[in-house]
Amino acid sequence: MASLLEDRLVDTAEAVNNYLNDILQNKNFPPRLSEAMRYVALGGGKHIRSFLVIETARLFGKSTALPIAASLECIHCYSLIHDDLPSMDNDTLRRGKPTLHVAYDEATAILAGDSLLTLAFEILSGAESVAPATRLLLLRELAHAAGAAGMAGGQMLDLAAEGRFDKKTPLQLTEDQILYLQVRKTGALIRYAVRAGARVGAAPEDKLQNLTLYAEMLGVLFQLADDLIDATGSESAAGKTVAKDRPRGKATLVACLGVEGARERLRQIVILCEAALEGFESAKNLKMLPRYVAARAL
Ligand code: GRG
Repeated sequence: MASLLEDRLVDTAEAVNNYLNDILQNKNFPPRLSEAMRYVALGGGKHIRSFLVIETARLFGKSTALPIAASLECIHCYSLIHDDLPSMDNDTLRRGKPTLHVAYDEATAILAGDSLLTLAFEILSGAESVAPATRLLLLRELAHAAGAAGMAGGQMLDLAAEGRFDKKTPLQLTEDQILYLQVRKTGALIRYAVRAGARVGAAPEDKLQNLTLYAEMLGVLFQLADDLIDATGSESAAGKTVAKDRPRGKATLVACLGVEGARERLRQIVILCEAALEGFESAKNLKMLPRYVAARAL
């Protein structure tokens, strides 16, 4: 099962990388900036968000979602670059290689992030395979998911919970407060991915609602898996620095529920994600994803 899904992820990565490679060869980009953007955008991500866009559109017989996926991948890559910066998470390793500001420098990393963020909207607005009215809706939903009410806002709450801005010790958040910030920081782009695919496929409202539920639970699962990997995983398997959250007093469900409690919660959410797809006969690829994400953390 997992290898079928892995094959689909590899196909998705190849299609998105080819699409972005053509764009990132633009001769008008300063070469150092272009190289830095390629270092991350073509740099070995799993392409789970792209997969969600493309597979959800396929449920409704549409195979035109590649630009929508590529534009979302640009936003995701920007967020990783900025998240790794010294003023944010100060990480030196991602995807098994030096983070962008380490491989290049901080100013280049900030500008590569800015450029990928804005490129995303250029790609999406020009995606002629998607009807103009749908494109407009997606532009709005993507801006909302990535901005202050979504990912960037969630990141702000995450830093605040560490006690960054008032020089106090980390805040003791409740489970609900942790979920509130994670739904924004991590969940918003995953929710957008599934809904964007559904919108490209002109999904009826009831299907859109079920898919949204799947996406929302997958977002929680995704962050929980990431937090478990930080708590229990190895640097070599994760391709990134681990065991950072606890010393920083990071607000995570693992801190709240303990490792065993978090693992149990992970298993429960897998089942809920699968149940949300019950009415979709051709959703086997989407159905395999939660188990695959959880398995990396168990
Ligand atoms: C800087 C505005 C701004 C936001 C940062 C992305 C993010 C918000 C924080 C990252 C913190 C984090 C590690 C969250 C866990 C979920 C996550 C985004 C993991 C990385 O996503 P993958 O595993 O990455 O899909 P790949 O490398 O496969 O592309």
